[in-house]
Amino acid sequence: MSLIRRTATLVLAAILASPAMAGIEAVVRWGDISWDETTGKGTMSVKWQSAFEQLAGFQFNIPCQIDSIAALECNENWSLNLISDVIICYCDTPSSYIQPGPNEVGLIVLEFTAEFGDEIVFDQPIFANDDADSIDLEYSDSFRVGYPPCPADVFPLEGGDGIVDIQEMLGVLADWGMSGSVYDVNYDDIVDVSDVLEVLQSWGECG
Ligand SMILES: [Ca+2]
Ligand SMILES: [Ca+2]
Repeated sequence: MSLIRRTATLVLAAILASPAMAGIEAVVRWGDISWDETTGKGTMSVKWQSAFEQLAGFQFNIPCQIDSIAALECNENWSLNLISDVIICYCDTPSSYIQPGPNEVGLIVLEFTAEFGDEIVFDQPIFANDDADSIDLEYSDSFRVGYPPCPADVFPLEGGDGIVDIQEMLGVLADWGMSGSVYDVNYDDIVDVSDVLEVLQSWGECG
């Protein structure tokens, strides 16, 4: 038990000591995710928000098969391209740059093919402003195909309550080493430190 506590404390300390969001100028994340287990096909959008920066172009690698790209806000005068496994989108008309603002906007929507459990992340993203400078970005959002929006939110057991807190942590510790437990929140058939990390990473409002 002391090892568990020590690990959890170290992880929490690392989270708290990580660079604050102070230098972050924009956030990009996945949204509107759907996926069909039978066909393996799904859709997801790329969400963007920046209070200060105009967005003139972006690219990122994608770790799954992309079947199509369609525009949301990146509609007029934007070029949307998939080259190998890199998505490259840019706008050459300043009046059509994505303007800064308080609200999140959807940039593009992607049709993809993936298998259950595949992790979809933003790999090597570059988002550029109107000066062609790279924008400091928070892009840590990821999802596992077919998983619920917040796998760690398993208490109450009737489907969670949108919050990951001490209840989930106590459940993980109580079922330590078990297989088939609802507290196996990363679905690898054992309750161990990986589940502690998943709970910590999801701590707070979730889903
Ligand atoms: Ca909960
Ligand atoms: Ca597990």
